[in-house]
Amino acid sequence: MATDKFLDDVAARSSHGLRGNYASIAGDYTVEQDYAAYTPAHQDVWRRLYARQLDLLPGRACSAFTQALARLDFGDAIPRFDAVNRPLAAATRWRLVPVPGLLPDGVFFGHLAQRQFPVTVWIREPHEFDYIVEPDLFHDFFGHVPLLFDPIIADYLQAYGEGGLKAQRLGGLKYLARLYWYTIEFGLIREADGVRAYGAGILSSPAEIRYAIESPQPQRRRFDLIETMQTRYLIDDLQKTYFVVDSFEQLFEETAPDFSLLYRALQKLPELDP
Ligand code: HBI
Ligand code: FE
Repeated sequence: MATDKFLDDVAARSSHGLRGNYASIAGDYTVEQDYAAYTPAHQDVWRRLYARQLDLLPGRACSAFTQALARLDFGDAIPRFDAVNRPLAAATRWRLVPVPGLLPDGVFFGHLAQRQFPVTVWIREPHEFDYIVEPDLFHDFFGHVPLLFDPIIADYLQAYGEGGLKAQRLGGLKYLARLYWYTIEFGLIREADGVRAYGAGILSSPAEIRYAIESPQPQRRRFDLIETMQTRYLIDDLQKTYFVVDSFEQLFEETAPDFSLLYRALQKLPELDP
């Protein structure tokens, strides 16, 4: 989507839709993280969200996530992106960039392709404590940043960014967005002592992290690239289907081939209900 069109849409939806402040964005949609603008109430929301989610991780979050989060140790205050960028660059050469919220697809992919992860600067209000549709600072940071320290996920996300730019040209965006959804946002991984979450949408949600691991309701299917890309997803409810990988290596290898032919084949295959 062209920049102007995106900003028109933002303006049109601002009463109920995107609520970040897009007034002072740079050409790549980044902003400053104005740390002094966080109020004690914002800091309190962060601390409470972090503490609640931390309690839910044992037996549910994958080990790479738990280990990286412990090392980050940002439970006491909203993290300063600059402070995270030093250890992150050393670990995987990634960098966090502050953004006002959702970005046009092409801009988002462009950042990932350059190993820059866009993190929303604003945090939800107390009345939205339990659930928020639009990604905020807590989702973006708590859910996504720890696994940027994992070398394989780091490379997978960069490849995803590059693939996204290509998918836009090939008409494959719908399929690639589903892959992102069922892996980076809602992915499960099989570990020695059971199925664990690595998807940010699960890890940052108190309801979904219990449901995704413990509930008998959802399907937990073995990860299959084509099936993942055929399956529609729910943006405002708990997922009905999760895809489980055996390892991040498996995810990386199965998504490494060129998708151009795959997109053409997918156009002839049925879409699957979640
Ligand atoms: N922008 N900030 C932000 N975060 C996202 O996760 C995001 C985005 N723009 C587009 C997008 N995700 C998805 O539509 C793509 O993954 C397909
Ligand atoms: Fe996310």
